[in-house]
Amino acid sequence: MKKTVFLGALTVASFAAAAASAATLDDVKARGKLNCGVSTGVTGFSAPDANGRWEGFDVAVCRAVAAAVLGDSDAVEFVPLTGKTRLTALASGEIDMLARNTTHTFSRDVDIKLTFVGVNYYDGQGFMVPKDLGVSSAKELDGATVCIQTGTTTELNLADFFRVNNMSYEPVPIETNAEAQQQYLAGACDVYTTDASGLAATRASFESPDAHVILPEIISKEPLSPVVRHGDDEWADIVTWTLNALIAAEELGVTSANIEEMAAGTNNPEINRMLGSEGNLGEMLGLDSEWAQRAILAGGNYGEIFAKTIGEDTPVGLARGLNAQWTDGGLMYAPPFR
Ligand SMILES: N[C@@H](CCC(=O)N[C@@H](CS)C(=O)NCC(=O)O)C(=O)O
Repeated sequence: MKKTVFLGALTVASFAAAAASAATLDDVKARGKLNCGVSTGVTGFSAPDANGRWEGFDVAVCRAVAAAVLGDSDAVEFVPLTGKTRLTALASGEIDMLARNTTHTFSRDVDIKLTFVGVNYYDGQGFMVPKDLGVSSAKELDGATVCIQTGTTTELNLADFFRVNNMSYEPVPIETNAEAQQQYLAGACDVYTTDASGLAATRASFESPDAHVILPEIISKEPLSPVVRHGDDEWADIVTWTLNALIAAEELGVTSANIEEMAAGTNNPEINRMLGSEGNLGEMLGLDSEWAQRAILAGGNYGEIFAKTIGEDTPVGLARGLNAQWTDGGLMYAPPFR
Protein backbone atom coordinates (compact mmCIF):
# COMPACT_ATOMS: atom_id res chain seq x y z
CA MET A 1 0.00 0.00 0.00
CA LYS A 2 2.70 2.41 1.07
CA LYS A 3 4.64 1.56 -2.07
CA THR A 4 1.62 2.42 -4.27
CA VAL A 5 1.21 5.80 -2.62
CA PHE A 6 4.90 6.49 -3.04
CA LEU A 7 4.86 5.51 -6.73
CA GLY A 8 1.73 7.60 -7.27
CA ALA A 9 3.41 10.63 -5.76
CA LEU A 10 6.43 10.12 -7.97
CA THR A 11 4.27 9.94 -11.09
CA VAL A 12 2.50 13.18 -10.19
CA ALA A 13 5.84 14.82 -9.50
CA SER A 14 7.25 13.78 -12.84
CA PHE A 15 4.14 14.93 -14.70
CA ALA A 16 4.36 18.27 -12.93
CA ALA A 17 8.01 18.58 -13.91
CA ALA A 18 7.16 17.78 -17.53
CA ALA A 19 4.37 20.37 -17.55
CA ALA A 20 6.67 23.01 -16.11
CA SER A 21 9.38 22.37 -18.66
CA ALA A 22 7.39 21.63 -21.81
CA ALA A 23 6.08 24.04 -24.41
CA THR A 24 8.76 26.71 -24.17
CA LEU A 25 7.77 27.61 -27.73
CA ASP A 26 4.22 28.45 -26.57
CA ASP A 27 5.57 30.51 -23.66
CA VAL A 28 7.90 32.47 -25.93
CA LYS A 29 5.13 33.11 -28.47
CA ALA A 30 2.66 34.19 -25.78
CA ARG A 31 5.26 36.54 -24.26
CA GLY A 32 6.28 37.85 -27.69
CA LYS A 33 9.89 37.88 -26.49
CA LEU A 34 12.72 35.40 -26.10
CA ASN A 35 14.44 35.50 -22.71
CA CYS A 36 18.03 34.80 -23.65
CA GLY A 37 20.83 34.48 -21.09
CA VAL A 38 24.13 36.07 -22.11
CA SER A 39 27.32 37.02 -20.29
CA THR A 40 27.60 40.30 -18.38
CA GLY A 41 29.97 41.52 -21.06
CA VAL A 42 32.73 40.00 -23.18
CA THR A 43 33.89 42.15 -26.13
CA GLY A 44 32.80 40.59 -29.42
CA PHE A 45 30.75 37.82 -27.75
CA SER A 46 28.05 39.74 -25.91
CA ALA A 47 28.00 43.34 -24.84
CA PRO A 48 25.73 46.33 -25.33
CA ASP A 49 27.02 48.80 -27.95
CA ALA A 50 27.13 52.61 -27.54
CA ASN A 51 23.36 52.73 -28.05
CA GLY A 52 22.67 49.99 -25.52
CA ARG A 53 21.90 47.40 -28.22
CA TRP A 54 23.29 43.96 -27.38
CA GLU A 55 25.73 42.76 -30.03
CA GLY A 56 28.15 39.88 -30.47
CA PHE A 57 28.84 36.33 -31.51
CA ASP A 58 26.70 34.77 -28.74
CA VAL A 59 24.05 37.49 -28.95
CA ALA A 60 23.67 36.62 -32.67
CA VAL A 61 22.40 33.15 -31.72
CA CYS A 62 19.69 34.68 -29.49
CA ARG A 63 18.69 37.04 -32.29
CA ALA A 64 18.58 34.23 -34.87
CA VAL A 65 16.27 32.15 -32.64
CA ALA A 66 14.00 35.16 -32.00
CA ALA A 67 13.85 35.83 -35.74
CA ALA A 68 13.02 32.19 -36.50
CA VAL A 69 10.35 31.90 -33.81
CA LEU A 70 8.91 35.41 -33.49
CA GLY A 71 9.84 36.98 -36.82
CA ASP A 72 11.80 39.74 -35.08
CA SER A 73 15.49 39.59 -34.19
CA ASP A 74 14.94 42.40 -31.70
CA ALA A 75 12.27 40.51 -29.75
CA VAL A 76 14.83 39.42 -27.17
CA GLU A 77 15.17 40.20 -23.49
CA PHE A 78 18.90 39.84 -22.90
CA VAL A 79 19.54 38.60 -19.38
CA PRO A 80 23.15 39.19 -18.29
CA LEU A 81 24.39 36.29 -16.18
CA THR A 82 27.64 35.46 -14.39
CA GLY A 83 29.41 32.12 -14.48
CA LYS A 84 27.73 31.26 -11.20
CA THR A 85 24.15 32.33 -11.97
CA ARG A 86 23.75 31.20 -15.59
CA LEU A 87 22.86 27.53 -15.10
CA THR A 88 20.34 28.07 -12.29
CA ALA A 89 18.72 30.87 -14.33
CA LEU A 90 18.15 28.33 -17.10
CA ALA A 91 17.12 25.44 -14.85
CA SER A 92 14.59 27.63 -13.00
CA GLY A 93 12.93 28.90 -16.20
CA GLU A 94 14.08 32.51 -15.82
CA ILE A 95 15.49 32.25 -19.35
CA ASP A 96 14.39 30.18 -22.36
CA MET A 97 17.93 29.56 -23.56
CA LEU A 98 21.51 30.41 -22.68
CA ALA A 99 24.01 31.66 -25.27
CA ARG A 100 27.00 32.50 -23.14
CA ASN A 101 30.40 30.88 -23.72
CA THR A 102 29.28 27.79 -21.80
CA THR A 103 31.27 24.58 -22.04
CA HIS A 104 29.45 21.33 -22.73
CA THR A 105 30.44 18.94 -19.93
CA PHE A 106 29.13 15.62 -18.64
CA SER A 107 27.88 16.95 -15.30
CA ARG A 108 26.14 19.99 -16.74
CA ASP A 109 24.37 17.73 -19.20
CA VAL A 110 23.58 14.72 -17.02
CA ASP A 111 23.53 16.03 -13.46
CA ILE A 112 22.18 19.56 -13.93
CA LYS A 113 19.95 18.22 -16.73
CA LEU A 114 20.70 20.66 -19.50
CA THR A 115 20.74 20.09 -23.25
CA PHE A 116 23.67 21.44 -25.25
CA VAL A 117 22.35 22.14 -28.73
CA GLY A 118 25.62 22.11 -30.70
CA VAL A 119 28.98 23.79 -30.54
CA ASN A 120 29.10 27.37 -31.80
CA TYR A 121 32.76 27.85 -30.79
CA TYR A 122 35.46 25.24 -30.15
CA ASP A 123 37.67 26.74 -27.48
CA GLY A 124 40.27 25.80 -24.87
CA GLN A 125 41.60 27.38 -21.71
CA GLY A 126 44.65 29.63 -21.83
CA PHE A 127 46.67 32.05 -19.70
CA MET A 128 47.45 35.75 -20.09
CA VAL A 129 50.27 37.56 -18.31
CA PRO A 130 51.74 41.06 -18.46
CA LYS A 131 54.73 41.06 -20.83
CA ASP A 132 56.81 42.57 -18.01
CA LEU A 133 56.51 39.35 -16.03
CA GLY A 134 58.93 37.79 -18.53
CA VAL A 135 57.09 34.45 -18.59
CA SER A 136 56.86 32.52 -21.85
CA SER A 137 55.21 29.26 -20.75
CA ALA A 138 52.44 28.26 -18.35
CA LYS A 139 54.90 25.75 -16.86
CA GLU A 140 56.78 28.74 -15.37
CA LEU A 141 53.81 29.83 -13.25
CA ASP A 142 54.67 27.98 -10.01
CA GLY A 143 53.55 30.09 -7.03
CA ALA A 144 51.59 32.59 -9.17
CA THR A 145 48.42 34.39 -8.08
CA VAL A 146 45.71 33.62 -10.62
CA CYS A 147 42.51 35.59 -11.35
CA ILE A 148 39.81 33.06 -11.96
CA GLN A 149 36.06 33.28 -12.50
CA THR A 150 33.90 31.29 -10.09
CA GLY A 151 31.32 28.76 -11.28
CA THR A 152 33.37 27.92 -14.36
CA THR A 153 35.18 24.92 -15.81
CA THR A 154 38.21 27.21 -15.67
CA GLU A 155 38.48 26.72 -11.89
CA LEU A 156 38.60 22.94 -12.19
CA ASN A 157 41.01 22.83 -15.14
CA LEU A 158 43.37 25.19 -13.35
CA ALA A 159 43.52 22.93 -10.30
CA ASP A 160 44.16 19.88 -12.54
CA PHE A 161 46.89 21.62 -14.56
CA PHE A 162 48.83 22.81 -11.53
CA ARG A 163 48.48 19.44 -9.81
CA VAL A 164 49.68 17.47 -12.81
CA ASN A 165 52.66 19.81 -13.18
CA ASN A 166 53.50 19.78 -9.44
CA MET A 167 53.04 23.51 -9.11
CA SER A 168 51.15 25.61 -6.60
CA TYR A 169 49.08 28.76 -7.12
CA GLU A 170 46.94 31.17 -5.20
CA PRO A 171 43.49 31.73 -6.68
CA VAL A 172 41.96 35.21 -6.72
CA PRO A 173 38.27 34.39 -7.23
CA ILE A 174 36.19 36.88 -9.20
CA GLU A 175 32.59 36.99 -10.41
CA THR A 176 32.61 38.77 -13.75
CA ASN A 177 34.94 39.36 -16.64
CA ALA A 178 34.88 43.12 -15.95
CA GLU A 179 36.06 42.49 -12.40
CA ALA A 180 38.74 40.11 -13.65
CA GLN A 181 40.00 42.75 -16.05
CA GLN A 182 40.12 45.34 -13.30
CA GLN A 183 41.88 43.08 -10.80
CA TYR A 184 44.38 41.82 -13.34
CA LEU A 185 45.26 45.32 -14.57
CA ALA A 186 45.57 46.51 -10.96
CA GLY A 187 48.09 43.74 -10.34
CA ALA A 188 45.92 41.81 -7.87
CA CYS A 189 46.95 38.67 -9.77
CA ASP A 190 49.94 37.74 -11.93
CA VAL A 191 47.88 35.76 -14.39
CA TYR A 192 44.36 35.75 -15.84
CA THR A 193 43.09 32.39 -17.01
CA THR A 194 39.91 31.65 -18.96
CA ASP A 195 38.82 30.40 -22.38
CA ALA A 196 41.37 31.56 -24.98
CA SER A 197 38.62 33.43 -26.86
CA GLY A 198 37.77 35.29 -23.64
CA LEU A 199 41.43 36.18 -23.17
CA ALA A 200 41.61 37.60 -26.71
CA ALA A 201 38.39 39.54 -26.10
CA THR A 202 39.63 40.86 -22.76
CA ARG A 203 43.02 41.84 -24.12
CA ALA A 204 41.33 43.65 -27.04
CA SER A 205 39.57 45.95 -24.59
CA PHE A 206 42.83 46.98 -22.83
CA GLU A 207 44.41 50.38 -23.53
CA SER A 208 47.71 48.65 -24.43
CA PRO A 209 46.92 45.13 -25.62
CA ASP A 210 50.55 44.67 -26.69
CA ALA A 211 51.70 44.88 -23.08
CA HIS A 212 50.09 41.46 -22.45
CA VAL A 213 50.87 38.03 -23.83
CA ILE A 214 48.69 34.97 -24.16
CA LEU A 215 50.87 31.97 -23.33
CA PRO A 216 51.10 29.11 -25.85
CA GLU A 217 49.56 26.36 -23.67
CA ILE A 218 45.91 25.42 -24.16
CA ILE A 219 45.10 23.21 -21.18
CA SER A 220 41.55 21.99 -21.86
CA LYS A 221 38.78 21.41 -24.36
CA GLU A 222 35.99 23.98 -24.08
CA PRO A 223 33.29 23.19 -26.63
CA LEU A 224 31.05 26.24 -26.15
CA SER A 225 27.40 25.65 -26.91
CA PRO A 226 24.04 27.33 -26.52
CA VAL A 227 21.98 25.50 -23.89
CA VAL A 228 18.33 24.69 -23.10
CA ARG A 229 16.69 22.66 -20.31
CA HIS A 230 16.13 18.93 -20.43
CA GLY A 231 12.49 17.97 -20.94
CA ASP A 232 11.42 20.04 -23.94
CA ASP A 233 12.80 18.34 -27.02
CA GLU A 234 10.66 20.42 -29.39
CA TRP A 235 12.28 23.61 -28.10
CA ALA A 236 15.73 21.98 -28.14
CA ASP A 237 15.11 21.07 -31.81
CA ILE A 238 14.29 24.68 -32.68
CA VAL A 239 17.45 26.07 -31.08
CA THR A 240 19.60 23.22 -32.47
CA TRP A 241 18.37 23.61 -36.03
CA THR A 242 18.54 27.40 -35.95
CA LEU A 243 22.24 27.10 -35.10
CA ASN A 244 22.60 24.39 -37.77
CA ALA A 245 20.95 26.69 -40.33
CA LEU A 246 23.55 29.41 -39.64
CA ILE A 247 26.39 26.90 -40.03
CA ALA A 248 24.91 25.14 -43.09
CA ALA A 249 24.19 28.49 -44.76
CA GLU A 250 27.90 29.29 -44.73
CA GLU A 251 28.76 25.88 -46.18
CA LEU A 252 26.10 26.22 -48.86
CA GLY A 253 27.04 29.78 -49.81
CA VAL A 254 23.84 31.35 -48.51
CA THR A 255 24.61 34.86 -47.23
CA SER A 256 22.63 37.82 -45.99
CA ALA A 257 23.36 39.42 -49.38
CA ASN A 258 21.97 36.64 -51.59
CA ILE A 259 19.39 35.00 -49.34
CA GLU A 260 16.35 36.76 -50.76
CA GLU A 261 17.25 35.60 -54.25
CA MET A 262 18.07 32.07 -53.04
CA ALA A 263 14.84 31.81 -51.05
CA ALA A 264 12.89 32.00 -54.31
CA GLY A 265 14.41 28.64 -55.29
CA THR A 266 17.79 27.37 -56.49
CA ASN A 267 19.02 24.23 -58.22
CA ASN A 268 20.33 22.91 -54.87
CA PRO A 269 17.51 20.92 -53.17
CA GLU A 270 19.14 21.20 -49.72
CA ILE A 271 19.15 24.99 -49.90
CA ASN A 272 15.54 24.88 -51.04
CA ARG A 273 14.51 22.64 -48.13
CA MET A 274 16.36 24.82 -45.63
CA LEU A 275 14.97 28.08 -46.95
CA GLY A 276 11.47 26.66 -47.43
CA SER A 277 10.83 26.74 -51.16
CA GLU A 278 10.67 22.91 -51.06
CA GLY A 279 9.37 20.48 -48.42
CA ASN A 280 7.94 21.25 -44.98
CA LEU A 281 10.85 21.31 -42.52
CA GLY A 282 9.52 24.47 -40.85
CA GLU A 283 6.18 22.84 -40.16
CA MET A 284 7.98 19.87 -38.55
CA LEU A 285 9.55 22.33 -36.09
CA GLY A 286 6.19 23.95 -35.35
CA LEU A 287 7.27 27.05 -37.29
CA ASP A 288 6.50 28.42 -40.74
CA SER A 289 8.44 27.73 -43.95
CA GLU A 290 10.59 30.88 -43.73
CA TRP A 291 12.04 30.32 -40.24
CA ALA A 292 15.59 29.66 -41.46
CA GLN A 293 15.53 32.56 -43.91
CA ARG A 294 14.75 34.92 -41.05
CA ALA A 295 17.37 33.34 -38.77
CA ILE A 296 20.08 33.81 -41.42
CA LEU A 297 18.92 37.34 -42.31
CA ALA A 298 19.15 38.37 -38.64
CA GLY A 299 22.95 38.55 -38.60
CA GLY A 300 24.16 36.61 -41.61
CA ASN A 301 25.44 33.03 -41.80
CA TYR A 302 27.90 31.58 -39.24
CA GLY A 303 30.93 32.86 -41.15
CA GLU A 304 29.46 36.35 -41.52
CA ILE A 305 28.67 36.49 -37.79
CA PHE A 306 32.17 35.25 -36.91
CA ALA A 307 33.87 37.80 -39.22
CA LYS A 308 31.77 40.71 -37.97
CA THR A 309 32.03 40.06 -34.23
CA ILE A 310 35.29 38.25 -33.34
CA GLY A 311 37.12 37.57 -36.63
CA GLU A 312 40.59 38.60 -37.74
CA ASP A 313 39.45 42.04 -38.94
CA THR A 314 37.92 42.92 -35.56
CA PRO A 315 39.76 44.06 -32.41
CA VAL A 316 39.29 40.56 -30.92
CA GLY A 317 41.15 39.18 -33.95
CA LEU A 318 40.38 35.45 -33.73
CA ALA A 319 41.34 33.14 -36.60
CA ARG A 320 38.76 30.55 -37.63
CA GLY A 321 41.05 27.65 -36.63
CA LEU A 322 38.94 24.72 -35.36
CA ASN A 323 35.86 26.84 -36.06
CA ALA A 324 36.37 26.76 -39.83
CA GLN A 325 33.92 24.69 -41.86
CA TRP A 326 34.79 21.00 -42.19
CA THR A 327 35.28 21.69 -45.90
CA ASP A 328 38.13 24.05 -44.90
CA GLY A 329 39.76 21.70 -42.38
CA GLY A 330 37.74 22.84 -39.35
CA LEU A 331 35.12 21.19 -37.13
CA MET A 332 32.01 23.17 -38.13
CA TYR A 333 29.74 20.54 -39.63
CA ALA A 334 25.96 20.93 -39.74
CA PRO A 335 23.92 17.74 -40.23
CA PRO A 336 21.90 17.54 -43.47
CA PHE A 337 18.69 19.46 -44.01
CA ARG A 338 16.54 16.63 -45.26
N1 LIG B 1 33.58 28.17 -20.73
C1 LIG B 1 33.76 28.23 -19.32
C2 LIG B 1 34.05 29.63 -18.81
C3 LIG B 1 33.02 30.64 -19.23
C4 LIG B 1 33.13 32.01 -18.56
O1 LIG B 1 32.34 32.33 -17.67
N2 LIG B 1 34.06 32.84 -18.99
C5 LIG B 1 34.18 34.17 -18.44
C6 LIG B 1 35.47 34.77 -18.85
S1 LIG B 1 35.54 35.24 -20.56
C7 LIG B 1 33.00 35.02 -18.90
O2 LIG B 1 32.35 34.73 -19.83
N3 LIG B 1 32.73 36.11 -18.24
C8 LIG B 1 31.65 36.96 -18.64
C9 LIG B 1 30.90 37.47 -17.47
O3 LIG B 1 31.49 37.66 -16.43
O4 LIG B 1 29.70 37.69 -17.59
C10 LIG B 1 32.55 27.64 -18.61
O5 LIG B 1 31.59 27.31 -19.29
O6 LIG B 1 32.57 27.48 -17.38
